Amino acid sequence: MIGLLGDQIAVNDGPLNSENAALLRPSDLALPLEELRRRYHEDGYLFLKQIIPREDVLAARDSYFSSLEPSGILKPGSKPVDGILDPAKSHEDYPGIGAGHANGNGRPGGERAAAFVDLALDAHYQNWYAEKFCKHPVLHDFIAKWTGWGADTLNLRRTLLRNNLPGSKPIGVHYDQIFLRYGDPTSVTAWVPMGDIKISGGGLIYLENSDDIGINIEKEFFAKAKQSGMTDEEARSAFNSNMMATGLLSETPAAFAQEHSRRWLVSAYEAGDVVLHKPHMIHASTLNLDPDNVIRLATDLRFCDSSKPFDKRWMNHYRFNDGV
Ligand SMILES: O=C(O)CCC(=O)C(=O)O
Ligand SMILES: [Fe+2]
Repeated sequence: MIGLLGDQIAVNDGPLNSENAALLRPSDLALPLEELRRRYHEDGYLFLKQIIPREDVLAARDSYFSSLEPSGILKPGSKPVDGILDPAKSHEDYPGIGAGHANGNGRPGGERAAAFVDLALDAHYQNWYAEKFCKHPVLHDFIAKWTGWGADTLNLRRTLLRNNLPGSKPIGVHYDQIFLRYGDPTSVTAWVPMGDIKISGGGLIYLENSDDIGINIEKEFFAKAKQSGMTDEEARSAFNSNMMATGLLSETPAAFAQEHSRRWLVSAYEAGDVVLHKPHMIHASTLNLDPDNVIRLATDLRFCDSSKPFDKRWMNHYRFNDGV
């Protein structure tokens, strides 16, 4: 299976193979809703195949890379929708947003990258993205029905369009409740690949059965914070103590999996697929080793039950240093 295919799958600290990884389980939309709920609760994730029409995802990918084209990122003569990095360029000139840089969610890159970073940020506010793609009715309606939240289903406006260039540093190990801690842990993340991603192309990976690990880490974190004299409110807003400044649990996924005796679950993804995951489910991204130099583009959309307390900081569009 994995490895035998000859595909190179790797994280920051080494390869993933049949020793430390397995495949993510896909779910067909034709399955009964009850079964789709059961899988999410048991596995901590639900990998839905082909839920958003493929052409809608590709149209968004085309808009994104067409808007970035003036920065010189794309291979000359290639089509924007293919999102192929110019082999003469380096990811250092085109730093990605939201991959857990040393400066948290501050502005990545220096002067030379400024024009590119401006375009990448600006895409978040464009109609084709903020209104059409993020609010895609097929996904919204599915979430409303599947969660049972109905009319209370709220699509949080803060999202990150993550462009992982070949060779760039992927996001480290984390669970999302760290970033949504001003709300109840009931939100659902929809990780949406915007284009096809080969198994070696930098897709998201999940630590097998790790929802309970995330819940325990969160409990310990809270207990420690309380012991050190923090109020509930202070503990909630504190990032530190047992987490890295960026809110990540680790920058070394292979070692993290070994420490916890779990495997990473990996997959190739197709435009139209969506993975839903629970607030404490542990995940990370793989290195983008795409042999064709394809830029990995994905976004994370979050949904919550607006009748319960939720993290209001997520009601605004993403900005650098927005404190989340
Ligand atoms: O796309 C990525 O690399 C990270 C996405 C993520 O962490 C999420 O969707 O919660
Ligand atoms: Fe995440």
